[in-house]
Amino acid sequence: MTYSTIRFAEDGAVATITLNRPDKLNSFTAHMHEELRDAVASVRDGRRARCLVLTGAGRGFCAGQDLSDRVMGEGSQPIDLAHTLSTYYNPLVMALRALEMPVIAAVNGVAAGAGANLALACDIVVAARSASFIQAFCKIGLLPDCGGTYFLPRLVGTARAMGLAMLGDKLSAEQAAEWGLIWKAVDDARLMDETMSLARHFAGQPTRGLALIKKAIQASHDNSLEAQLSLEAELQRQAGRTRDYREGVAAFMGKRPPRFTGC
Ligand code: LHQ
Repeated sequence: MTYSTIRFAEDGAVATITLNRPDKLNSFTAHMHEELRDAVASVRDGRRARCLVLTGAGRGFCAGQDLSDRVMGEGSQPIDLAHTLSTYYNPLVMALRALEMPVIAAVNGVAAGAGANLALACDIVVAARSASFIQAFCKIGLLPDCGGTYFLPRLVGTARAMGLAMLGDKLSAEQAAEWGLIWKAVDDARLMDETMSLARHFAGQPTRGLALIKKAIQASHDNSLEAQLSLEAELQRQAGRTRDYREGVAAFMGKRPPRFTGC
């Protein structure tokens, strides 16, 4: 598939998707969703990638839904937003969460509305110091979607989640890092270097093990301690059967660096 609203690149075992509608701060259109779906599926189904990076072209990361196709005339039928969410946004969030490798959001600029929550759906968020996060939904009469009401209270607690969602204020990358909303804020000029060095690190690690970490941490929010202990045991059984576990132990015992293959 040739893409016009995103760019897709693979460098070794690192895949990068760049949202690419910079004039509109990379806001989502149906077409962009279709291209993203295709690119994420090719990362999932291909055999090469062991880490995915998601970023934005130009000065923004993503300004959420493109509102220009949401303008309703007086007396016109409202668009069914649940349909938009269940067709496009929800499958995207689920696909990123289920991807069996680390997904890094490199937030290069403003991340607003569904754009902010797309970043929060990723496993690790690195943001440029000048970037910001805005739960813009309340300003147009909506509630946070794209997982916002799930991720926000889990990441920063109810009080901050409520404030962010109800006020729609701009949260700086540094404040977001201090609050634990994201992994870290870095100097603007260092964003892609730091992100790519992290991505290359992940791509050389035991990918199956990282995917199982992701699965366990995601499940922990909804599990009792007992259920989580059982899940850890089951996932550890799977991890213990990987070649990378065998290699990790052998390398440690042999006092040499490990050579992980992701299997
Ligand atoms: C945009 C947008 C945009 C179109 C900037 N659309 N053009 C899901 C399901 C279904 C429906 C509804 O929604 C959802 C989820 C959502 O995401 S709802 C929330 C949608 N997003 C927003 O409400 C954010 C709207 N954008 C803004 O508030 C500002 O643009 C921010 C604060 C992000 C950035 O402000 P500035 O840095 O001052 O940039 P700007 O406003 O001048 O934007 C630059 C250009 O991008 C401008 O176009 P123009 O042709 O005038 O240069 C904007 O119109 C365009 N743009 N966001 N969402």
